Amino acid sequence: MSDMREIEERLRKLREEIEYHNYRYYVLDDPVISDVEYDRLMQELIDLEEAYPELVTADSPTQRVGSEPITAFEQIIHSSPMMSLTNSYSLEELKAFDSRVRKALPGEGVEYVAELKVDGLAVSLTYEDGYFARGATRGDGTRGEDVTHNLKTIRSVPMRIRYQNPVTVDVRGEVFMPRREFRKLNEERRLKGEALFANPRNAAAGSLRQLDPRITASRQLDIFVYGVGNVSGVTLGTQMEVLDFLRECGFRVNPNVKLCRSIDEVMDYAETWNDKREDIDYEIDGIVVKVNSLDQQARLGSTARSPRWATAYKFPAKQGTTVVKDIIVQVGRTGTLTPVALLEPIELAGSVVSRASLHNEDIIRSKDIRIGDAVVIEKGGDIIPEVVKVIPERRTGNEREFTMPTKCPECGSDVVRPEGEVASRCTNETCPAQIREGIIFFASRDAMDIEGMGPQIVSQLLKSGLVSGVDDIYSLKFEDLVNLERMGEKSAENLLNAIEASKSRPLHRLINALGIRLVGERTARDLASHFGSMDKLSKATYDELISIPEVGPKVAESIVAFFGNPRNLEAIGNLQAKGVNMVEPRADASAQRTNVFTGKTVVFTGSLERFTRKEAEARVLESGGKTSGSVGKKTDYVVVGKDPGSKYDKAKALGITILTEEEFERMLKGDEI
Ligand code: 1X8
Repeated sequence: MSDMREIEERLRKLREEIEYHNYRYYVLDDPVISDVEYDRLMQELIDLEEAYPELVTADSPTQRVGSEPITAFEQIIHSSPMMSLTNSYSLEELKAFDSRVRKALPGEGVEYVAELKVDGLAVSLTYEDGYFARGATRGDGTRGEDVTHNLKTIRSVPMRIRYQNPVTVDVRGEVFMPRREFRKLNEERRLKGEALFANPRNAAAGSLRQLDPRITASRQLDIFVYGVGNVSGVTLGTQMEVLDFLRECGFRVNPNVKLCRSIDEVMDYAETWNDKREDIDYEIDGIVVKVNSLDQQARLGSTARSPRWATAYKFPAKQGTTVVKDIIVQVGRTGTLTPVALLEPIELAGSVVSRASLHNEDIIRSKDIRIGDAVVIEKGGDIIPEVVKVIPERRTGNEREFTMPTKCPECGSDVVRPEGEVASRCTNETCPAQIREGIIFFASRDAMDIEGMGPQIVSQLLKSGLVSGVDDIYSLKFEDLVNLERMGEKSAENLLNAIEASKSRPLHRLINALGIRLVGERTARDLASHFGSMDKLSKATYDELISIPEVGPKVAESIVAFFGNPRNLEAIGNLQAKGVNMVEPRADASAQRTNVFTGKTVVFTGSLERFTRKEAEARVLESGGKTSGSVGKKTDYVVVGKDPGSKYDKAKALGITILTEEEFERMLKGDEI
C-alpha cells in the first residue's frame, strides 16, 4: 500500500501543520481551526507514530507531553551567563541610571527600550541549527537546571525556529502562569483539599521544576522571550531588532514594548503600567529598561553580576499592613466553609482592600492569625488578597482565636471535616447558600456565561421566590425581571437575551456549570468530547468513566453520585425541556478539506480582498499545502492580490502558475479553474 516515503511525508506535514496551529493559538492568540479539527490532526499523528515508532522525531509535537518522568535534574552550564538586573525603586533612581549611562557614552545619543518585567522564572532556551536542543532555569546565573522536558510542554515554545537560515541561539525569557490558569489551578487544588500556591510565580516555579513533565503539561504555563545570549547566523544591531528577530522566529514576545528617546518617556511608561498592571492576564512586578543599541551595550559592559546597560524599575509593593477586625465564614457552592478576614480598609496597588481569604482552618492555625491581629497582606494573582503573616510584636493580648463553627452559619446544619481533608463542609445539600452559590456559578463567565446575572440578581431572584434551582432561570419572563429592584426595561430585556443565548452553549460548558464535585473546566471538556451528549454521560458507569485517561477513581465516583441523585436528573430534564443544548458540537462539516494544495507551495503577494493574509495561509495549510514568503524554484502557485510586489515579476520570470484571488478561492472550494 503506502510506501515509507509517503508515510514520512505525511508525518512531516502533520508535524508542520500542528506546530503551525500551536503558533496560531499559543503565540498569536488567533487560531484558524477548531479544537476538534486540531485534535483530529493530533490523533492522526499519534496513530501514525504508534504504527511507525521508528519514525518518531525529537521535534514532533507528540513529544511535548510524552516523555517519562526523570529522577533528578541535570545541571546545564549557560553558554553565556544569565545576569541579574540592578533594581531601581524610585523614579529618582531611574534618572540616576540614565545619568550613569550618558556619562559613560559622552556626546552620544541614547535610546532606551522599555519592557514589562514579568513576574515568573527566567529560563534560557538553546536552539541548535534551528532545533530546540535544551532549556534551563537561571540557577545561579552560571549554571541552571535542565528543564527541557518541561519547557517542551509549553506550546508557545517552538520546537523548531523558522528563520531564513538555520540559527544557533540562546534565547532568554520568562516562564509564567497566566492569572486565569493560576486561579483555576488553585480552585482545583482547593476542591481536592490540596495545598494552595501563594501566587502565580510560585505556581509557575512549582510547575516548571517537576520531574514528571505530565504534571507540567497540565499546568498551562506560558513564556515571553525578551533577549538572546549567544547567537550565530544573524546580525542584530539593537534590542528592538532582537525583539523583531525573536518574533519572526515564532516566539511569543510581549507586545507592550516602547522605544523611548529619553528617560522621561521611560518614566511615563513605568507610571502607565503601574496603573494598568491589573488589566493584563499575567503578573508584572516592574519594568525593564535597556539601552537600545547593542554596540552601546557592549561598550557599557557589565559588572560581575549585572549589565550596566539595563535596570529593573520595581513597582511599589503590593504589600501593606493592616488589622484583622473579624473573621467570618462563607459557604461556597459545594458547601465548603471558607473563613474570610475582614480588614481595616487599606489601599494596595491602586485599590482598596477590605477582605482577605484565609482558605481554611489549617492555614489560620499555621499562620496563627487571630482576630485583632496586625497583619501583612499582599495582593497576588487573586482578586482577593492574602494574609502573608502576622506581626506578633503588635499583639496586645486582646486578640481572639478563631474556631470553625460546628453548625453552618447559613442554615444551621451540621458541619463536617472529612478525615484527611482541609475543608469543612455544610452537610445540607439544600443549604440556601449552596444553592445561591451554585446558581451564581452556573451563570458565571466560565460556565453558561449569562451576562448580567451576577450575585446580586441571583440573590434577588431567590428572595422573591422566582428561582429555586438553575432550571428556573429558563422560565423567567420579562414581567418577573422588570419588577426586581434596580432593574430597568432595557436591562431586563438584555438579561432575557443573555439567558436565551446561553441555551446554545456547548455541552462542556453545561457540564462545568452543573458544579459536579471534582469536575472542573478541563474534565468537563474531556467528558463532553468523550460522550458527546448529556444523555450518554448521565448513563455512564464507573468503569466506563475511569477508562477515560483524564478521569481518576475519585472523579468517576463523584460523577456517578451526581447522576445517581434524582434531584439532579430532574433539573437536567427540566433544562432540556426548556431548550438548553445537551450535545457537544462536532467539527463543522462545511469546513471539509479539499486537499487541492497537497504537496504544493503557495506564495502570496499584494493585498487580498476576501481573506486576510493569515486566513489565506491557513486555508492553504488546511488544504494540504505549504506557504512561503518568497518566490523560488519550488514555488507552485503565486496568488496575486491588489498592488502586487516584486514577487509577481519573479513568478512571471520563472514561469510559475499565477492565480487571481478568485481563482484561488475556487481552487479552495475544489472547483476547476
Ligand atoms: C528579567 C526579566 C526581563 C524582562 C522581562 N521580565 C523579566 N522578569 C525583559 O527584559 N522584558 S530581563 C530580566 C533579567 O535580565 N534578569
